[in-house]
Amino acid sequence: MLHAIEYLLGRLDRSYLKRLRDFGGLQSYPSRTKDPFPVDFSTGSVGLGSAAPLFAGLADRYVEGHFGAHSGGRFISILGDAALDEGNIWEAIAEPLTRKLDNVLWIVDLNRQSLDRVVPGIRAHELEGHFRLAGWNVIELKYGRRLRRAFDGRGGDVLRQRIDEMPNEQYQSLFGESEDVIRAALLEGLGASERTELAALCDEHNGQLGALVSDLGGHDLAGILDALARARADVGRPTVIFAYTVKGYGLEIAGRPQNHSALLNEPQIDAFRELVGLTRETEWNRFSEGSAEADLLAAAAARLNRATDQRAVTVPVPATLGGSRAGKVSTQAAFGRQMLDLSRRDELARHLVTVSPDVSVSTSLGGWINKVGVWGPQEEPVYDEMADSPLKWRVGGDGRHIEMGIAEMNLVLLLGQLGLTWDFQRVRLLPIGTLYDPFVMRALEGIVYSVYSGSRFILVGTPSGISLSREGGAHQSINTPGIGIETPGLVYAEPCFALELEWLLLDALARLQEPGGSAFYFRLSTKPVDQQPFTSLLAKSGEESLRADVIRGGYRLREPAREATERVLLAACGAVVPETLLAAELLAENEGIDATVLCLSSADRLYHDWRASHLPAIETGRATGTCQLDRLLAPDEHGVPVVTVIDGASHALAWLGSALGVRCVPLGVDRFGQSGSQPSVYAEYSISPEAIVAAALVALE
Ligand SMILES: Cc1ncc(C[n+]2csc(CCOP(=O)(O)OP(=O)(O)O)c2C)c(N)n1
Ligand SMILES: [Mg+2]
Repeated sequence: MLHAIEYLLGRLDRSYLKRLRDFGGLQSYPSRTKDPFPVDFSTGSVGLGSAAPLFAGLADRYVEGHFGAHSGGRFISILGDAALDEGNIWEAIAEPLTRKLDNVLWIVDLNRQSLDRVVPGIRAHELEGHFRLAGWNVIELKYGRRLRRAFDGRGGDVLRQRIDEMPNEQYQSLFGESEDVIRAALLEGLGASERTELAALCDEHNGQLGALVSDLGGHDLAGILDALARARADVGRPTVIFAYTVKGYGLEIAGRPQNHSALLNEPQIDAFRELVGLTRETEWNRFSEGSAEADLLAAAAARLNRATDQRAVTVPVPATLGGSRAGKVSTQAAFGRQMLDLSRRDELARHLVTVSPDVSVSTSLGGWINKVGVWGPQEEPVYDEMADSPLKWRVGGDGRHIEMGIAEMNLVLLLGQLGLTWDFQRVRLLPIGTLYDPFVMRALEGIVYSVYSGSRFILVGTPSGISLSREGGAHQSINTPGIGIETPGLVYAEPCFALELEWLLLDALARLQEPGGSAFYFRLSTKPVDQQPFTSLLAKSGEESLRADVIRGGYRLREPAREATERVLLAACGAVVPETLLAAELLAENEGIDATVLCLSSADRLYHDWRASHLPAIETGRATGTCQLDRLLAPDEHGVPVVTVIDGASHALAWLGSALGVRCVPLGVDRFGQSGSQPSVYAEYSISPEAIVAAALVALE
């Protein structure tokens, strides 16, 4: 349907219509980034594409309130009934922020079929009730006009009762059956008087009984138009239309089990073509010029294309924030301070918007929120603000923090839509979302959905890893670095020092605005880290080259004394860099081994840069290019074994061994974490200084 409409609107070339699912052809699921015509929402994973427009409606309201611009349209989803089995649907409508969105319309295609089967026991009333409780306007399109008229006549009550009470599988099995079969099924088990009444009704509709029985509201055009008008007229809340339909309506496969993705055979296609008044010669024709249909399409195309003239302007990003660089500070605390710094840059801050699922304070957004306020549809009175409370929770229309309920899926779906306003409203937002790092996994498919849609945002996972020692295994993330490295369109970085984070953050704010840019994922920690090693390195090497290395994904943090005969590379990132530095000292003092410490600010960038340097070789068979990893090593360090250290799954950095062509001992967290002091859990999971020393000895063995 979508492809046909786009073709008729003149936005999709005819040549594509025969290239569904071809390489370079039409995508099997509409894709914002891959299809050759303008797709607003990607789909494919049941439930996500349906909920995304609800959050786009919310983002539209935000942009309207802050910039006076909005898309001018409504956000409409058509959902299969099986989509209502997906939890993210219910999380989305339960989120209080989505309840007032009268720019949103959902239409449930209630065919009571999913992929494998005809769904038994229809739950329509229960489902509608959920929407009502969440404050939605619910419209039901159950029966078409033909059936409703029949219900009003003689035998009508009996017919209605029979259809309502018949098991769904039996009802669906009637589509396409002969009149006799339908009649027998309807009359089955009735008492004498009811039987007489219903038999008379069947006689009355002789020859039309099949059409009558399958006349559902979702196929009654006048009823649909009426429902759409009622949805538009209802203000202050979103609308859902439950449209009862027949899957495969009008075809021989209608209502049949196993009809999902079923294709018509040649004779069926021929019959269908004839039924709709087309021939082989005319089947691809557009409506003839001057016809009412052609005029309507031209007007619609003009309306739809008008919105795409203007481009979102780029927001300038400062070169530096100038925060404090001394003492002990965690990356999470540094992030909080940097957000506060950013709040003072008016032009940039206007475009920044933060989102958090009930963890804004515990992810260090408090200072930012104090400064910019919380966004809400209207000013809310402050009842119980404590005079000495550091946090001022003021809600109003100009707030720039969006506080959501805990559901992490909602966070990333909203973040995804805030990261697309450059496209819908032509206003550039710089969205930053925070969540506890272990719950990246719960939100993962929404993250992938958003990135696959071409959205640009910064996701901050904090705190992370077993450095969150006392919190125990349930809160300690393990496999998120791998997710960061492996998700296309998402750049993962795990800095250790405040200034390292500042440079990465400013780079991200600029990069996410670029045509070839990406979304970002920062994995942070609450572990306070002495900044001195970084500040002395900065003093020695100067900002320009160090900053370039940090952005490229890795830098040399500690130089070896170059006195020993045995040498080892220690490559680490994030919270365990201090342990790695200590291990290097221990190796020098106790073992007489020279250790270079490499700090991997972004293992993701480092890996993909290394891999890209090999791509020309893979394609041409010729020598490889250079990469940041090569540049990081001194000429006399080639062939030196490496120990990698990360507060996460050891696998994330283990590739370094083959990249450098040396022996590698990867350290990290490969079992679920547990409570304890930081040194005790570091020792238990072999990422303590002593364990790193032991690993270096193994690497050298
Ligand atoms: C998350 C997810 N799980 C499974 C699938 C595979 N799948 C594709 S369509 C479908 C059933 C769809 O039923 P419904 O939503 O009722 O749509 P209908 O085809 O009946 O219109 C399934 C299970 C998917 N695309 N996404
Ligand atoms: Mg269905």
